[in-house]
Amino acid sequence: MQVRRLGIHDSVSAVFPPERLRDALSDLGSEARRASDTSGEQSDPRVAVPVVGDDELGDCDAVVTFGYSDAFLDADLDWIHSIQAGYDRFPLDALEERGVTLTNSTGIHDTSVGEFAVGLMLSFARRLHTYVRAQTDREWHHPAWDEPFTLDGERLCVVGLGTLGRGIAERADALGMDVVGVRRSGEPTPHTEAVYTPDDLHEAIAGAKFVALAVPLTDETTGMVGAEEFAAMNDDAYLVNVARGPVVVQEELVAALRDDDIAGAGLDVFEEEPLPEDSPLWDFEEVLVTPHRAAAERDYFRHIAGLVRQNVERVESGDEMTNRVV
Ligand code: NDP
Ligand code: 7N6
Repeated sequence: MQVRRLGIHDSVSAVFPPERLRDALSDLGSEARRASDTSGEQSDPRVAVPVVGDDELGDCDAVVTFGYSDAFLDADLDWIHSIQAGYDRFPLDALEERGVTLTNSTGIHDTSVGEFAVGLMLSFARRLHTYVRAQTDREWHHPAWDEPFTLDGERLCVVGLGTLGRGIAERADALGMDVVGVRRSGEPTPHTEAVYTPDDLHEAIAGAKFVALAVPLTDETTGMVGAEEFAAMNDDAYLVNVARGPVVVQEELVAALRDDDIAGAGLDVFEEEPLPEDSPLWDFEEVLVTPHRAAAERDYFRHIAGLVRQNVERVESGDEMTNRVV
């Protein structure tokens, strides 16, 4: 593979202005190419990094993108880099068949999503969302004496202990929470007192005040949390979903909230996004709805530039690419 022209697909504007990434990569390729150029010719060693739409991919070898487009296959690209960790919306089989390399952006969301998930838990514990709601009515709101609690000493179960899960566990541990987790391998990770396998999910979530979901959306995780899991959770427990909407059976979540099987939920992701206006999830006092922004931060483009730069250097030096999905 050779990367001479790397398009920045305009879909990245869902997360940051494409020009920011273009500028951050303006010297891309120069170091490695200059070092290896023994021809003595003065050709420009830089990789061209234009911002492109679907119909401007023609001369590109590769693209950095937020979303998938069929135009990527038509353009015969060698490499697609997704600025998301989740690759559930990419046609992996078709990419494999066509020999297109797909890399993702796992590894960059530990701090952003970790802080966000802890923020949701802090809001529920310290009742911040109730004060914000009251403020819109200029109301001096006092919660019942026994409503507020502290996170210190409360149990959190993090389901999925990769970049996101570990970022959440580390921050929850720092706040004195009693953290356990679930991952495929069941191998121990830092900041968790016990790690379970998916077969023991119910044992892991029983007794937790918070259950935070941080797994990828796969055949195994689709519908992983539904009525049976809500029954296994304490009735004063909160669900936090920063993974993907379909990991939870949304209809059964709504029923669990209505029937007080659980206390509430902090939800960044949904079966359908944007969450439809008529969804009952908007109306629960103890539900915080956020618009798939747990990972958003002003430095997002810098993290992506780091990943892309690393992989362009690897391509140039003939090394295996990192974060390779296909
Ligand atoms: P990683 O690949 O780093 O981690 C995934 C973790 O999930 C691993 O610990 C893995 O187990 C575990 N896992 C996978 N399948 C199962 C299963 N069936 N049961 C239990 N655990 C399982 O991914 P990231 O942490 O980077 O991202 C996770 C997902 O979060 C992404 O795929 C994306 O969908 C979502 N995401 C959402 C964001 C948002 O803005 N809300 C931002 C970024 C990501 P093991 O360690 O044993 O392999
Ligand atoms: C960007 C969200 C991911 O999978 O969904 C997230 O990385 C990205 C704000």
